[in-house]
Formats: sequence, C-alpha cells, structure tokens
Amino acid sequence: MPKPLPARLFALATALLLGACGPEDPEPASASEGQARQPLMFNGHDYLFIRSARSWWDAKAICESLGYGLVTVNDASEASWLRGFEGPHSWWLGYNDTQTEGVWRWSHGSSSYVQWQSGEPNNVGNEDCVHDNWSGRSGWNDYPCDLGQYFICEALP
Ligand code: MAN
Ligand code: CA
Repeated sequence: MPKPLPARLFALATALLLGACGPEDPEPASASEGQARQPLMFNGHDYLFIRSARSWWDAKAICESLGYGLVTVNDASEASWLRGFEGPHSWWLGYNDTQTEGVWRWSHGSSSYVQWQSGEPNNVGNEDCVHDNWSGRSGWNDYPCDLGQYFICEALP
C-alpha cells in the first residue's frame, strides 16, 4: 500500500530541509542544492535524486530517515529512465556485497536485474557498493562504500 499523501509531503519537506542544511554539512548547503532534490515518479514508484555526495552508508541512512530506501533497479526501462536524470554524475544504488564478498544483494527490495559495466565488479582495493553511470558509462561499477557519491532513494512499498 502506498504511503498516504501527508506522509509523502512530510518526506518531501524533510528532504528539502536536508537540502538546505544536511546533518553532516560543515556549512549550510546552497539553495541550488536544495532545489536540485527532485521527487520524481516512474511506473507508480517515487524517487528522490539527492545531489549531495555521501558515503553509501550515510546515503542509505538518509533515504531511510525519509521513509525511502536506496533505489532498487528492476529492469532495463527503469535503469534507462533513472539514467536520464543522472547527468554527468555517478549515483549510489542499493546494490552491495557488504555482507558476504561476492554475494550481491539489494539493500531494499529485491531484483534479479543486473547491468554491470564490462569488467565489473572487480573489487579493486575493496569495493562493496555499487554506483551507476561511473565516468559517464552506462553500466554499474563496484566502488568503495566510504567514498562520497550522489544517491537515489526510492519510496518503500
Ligand atoms: C577504478 C575504480 C574501480 C573501477 C576501475 C575500472 O579503479 O573506479 O572501481 O573498477 O577504475 O578501471
Ligand atoms: Ca570496480
């Protein structure tokens, strides 16, 4: 069951507030960053594109605090729709092997869809989290979870 409208409006207001002053920002973020947080709908799902570079762990916690999860990608149409908003940046997805090396899971929801960039995942150093659009390529790359990336939240069902 989708969350009622007031809950969604509350999540949106919180997201906008976060944009104006994130919990870990050393100083208030710019107004343009706040304006860049767009809730978007696709195929009955709603998403937040958060243009603030955070570790995968912080990104996950921020999505959860808003009643969302890190995005789960279910098929090629969702993947290409998401990519339409990514621009030149790379974005955290929920996919990760933080629990068991080599066993990839979604942090929220489930999906059998995968779209690795060729040669990935390669776990260079220690890469347990997945971002999309790395270096402008249209596939996924495993990447160190502690590095800051923009991220996409998806409303939990
Ligand atoms: C860098 C990192 C890795 C990636 C390789 C690809 O080392 O971005 O995650 O796999 O480049 O060459
Ligand atoms: Ca990699």
